[in-house]
Amino acid sequence: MWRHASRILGAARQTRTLKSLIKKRPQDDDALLDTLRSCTQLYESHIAPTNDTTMGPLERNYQPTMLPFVLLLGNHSSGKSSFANYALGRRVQQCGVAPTDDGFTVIAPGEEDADQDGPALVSDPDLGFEGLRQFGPGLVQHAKLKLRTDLAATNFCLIDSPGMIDAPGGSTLDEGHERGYNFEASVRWFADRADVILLFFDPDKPGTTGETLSVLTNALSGCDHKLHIILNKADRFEKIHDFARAYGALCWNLSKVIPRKDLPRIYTTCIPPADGEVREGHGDLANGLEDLRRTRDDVMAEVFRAPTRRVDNAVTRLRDAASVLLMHLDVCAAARSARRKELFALYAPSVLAAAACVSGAGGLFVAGAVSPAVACGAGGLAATAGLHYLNAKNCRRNLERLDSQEGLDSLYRKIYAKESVRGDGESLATWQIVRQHLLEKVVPVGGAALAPAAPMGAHKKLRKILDVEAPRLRRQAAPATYPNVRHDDGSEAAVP
Ligand SMILES: Nc1nc2c(ncn2[C@@H]2O[C@H](COP(=O)(O)OP(=O)(O)OP(=O)(O)O)[C@@H](O)[C@H]2O)c(=O)[nH]1
Ligand SMILES: [Mg+2]
Repeated sequence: MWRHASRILGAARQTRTLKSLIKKRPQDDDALLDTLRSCTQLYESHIAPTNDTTMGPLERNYQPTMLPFVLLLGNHSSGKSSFANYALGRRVQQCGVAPTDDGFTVIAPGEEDADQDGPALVSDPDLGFEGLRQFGPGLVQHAKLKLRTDLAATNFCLIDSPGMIDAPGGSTLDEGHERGYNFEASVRWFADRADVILLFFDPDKPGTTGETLSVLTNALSGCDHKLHIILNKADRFEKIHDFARAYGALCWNLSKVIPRKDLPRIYTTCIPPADGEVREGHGDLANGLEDLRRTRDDVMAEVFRAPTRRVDNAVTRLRDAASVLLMHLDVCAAARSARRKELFALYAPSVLAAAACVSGAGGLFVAGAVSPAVACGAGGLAATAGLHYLNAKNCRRNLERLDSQEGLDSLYRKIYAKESVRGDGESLATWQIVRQHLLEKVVPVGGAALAPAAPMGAHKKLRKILDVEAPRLRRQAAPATYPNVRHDDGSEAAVP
């Protein structure tokens, strides 16, 4: 059965998904396909093997999902499933005021309606969801694949998620894994692969759910470029004051977790009732606000851009992976050299002092002064041992410091002095990822200096991906080309 699903999606991948990436410029489709293929090829041939051999910070066995997808996240009952039905033009998901969805649902285009359970979804090697196994049966058994015909979108999937909610007593549900799996980590997994992420809030709980806020801080960090925040159910407002209060509360809550002066755009919108759906409490503001409809159109435009975003995201991912891995290699190489220096500073004086004692004692012995020779040899060696002991203590302290946060920070500042002085935000953000990985994963198993060195030529290849390949692919995926621009490789951009 699931093979059938895979076949359907496989066909969709080859015929519909990638070929319909940019309708406006069909002549570019081949270039976009080529870009995607090149990204995968560069990642698999250079980045993944180097990452695996050097204890790198990138996810092992990373596999993108077969279709581009839009991830719907948000508070319980904020309208995620209603939005999925509206966007797809079909009632696929159940909606209701009580918590409705208890797992992740992948809604994909198919040639006939078919439902698959979670184990089937994750066992198919072609769909790209195998990595979900790591979150255990708690997640897998609550996941679903729904293949549907006649969807408004045939070249991407929507993924609906369980509503976020706080457990009684103020703790978030994820603490202690009350859901049966690590919710935050699984959201991170989906968010990493998603092409567009919509985060829903509603007027009843404008951001006050601890779980939502912690997901925003931990699971969605670094996803700003594809994240859209939505204040849904705006038709519920009776008075402009209600709206102002809800919007204000949402901004206030977001400001606690988005450490920037400029808050991202918040799409205030509502979803029209499905055919035959009766909703209570339809607020007065809804009738007059044409603006809500326009905002909804903006959200829909973002959703339908998912396939195009896939190409951009693939290039971004390739570039980010190369720069994270390069920094990891640079810092580990610097740690290795610092360790070598420390060991040299420990052993060199001891060996020299011991050699001096032995040769002094030897000289005296040859001259016939046996007792002074023994005294000189024994005394000298004892002093050398004492000196070595003191130096060894010092050396151990320095090596421990090398693997502490301050030690790693000072290595980074030494290697990336220019970026550090300039306060280069990109370099600092990359460093935070690398440092966290080193402290959490590499230090406990020996330290940065003992991480295996990169194979010959790996560093050069990564640099080439960063400086030459990624800009070339980005140019290839760009929606416009500019005349008379000379590229680094000597070619000239075509006139559009
Ligand atoms: N007034 C109004 N009601 C809405 C809107 N969107 C959804 N609803 C209603 O809100 C309720 C919850 O909607 P769902 O789509 O099930 O919400 P959900 O986020 O999927 O909820 P969970 O799956 O439980 O997390 C349903 O009764 C919907 O009819 C909206 O824009 N305006
Ligand atoms: Mg739902």
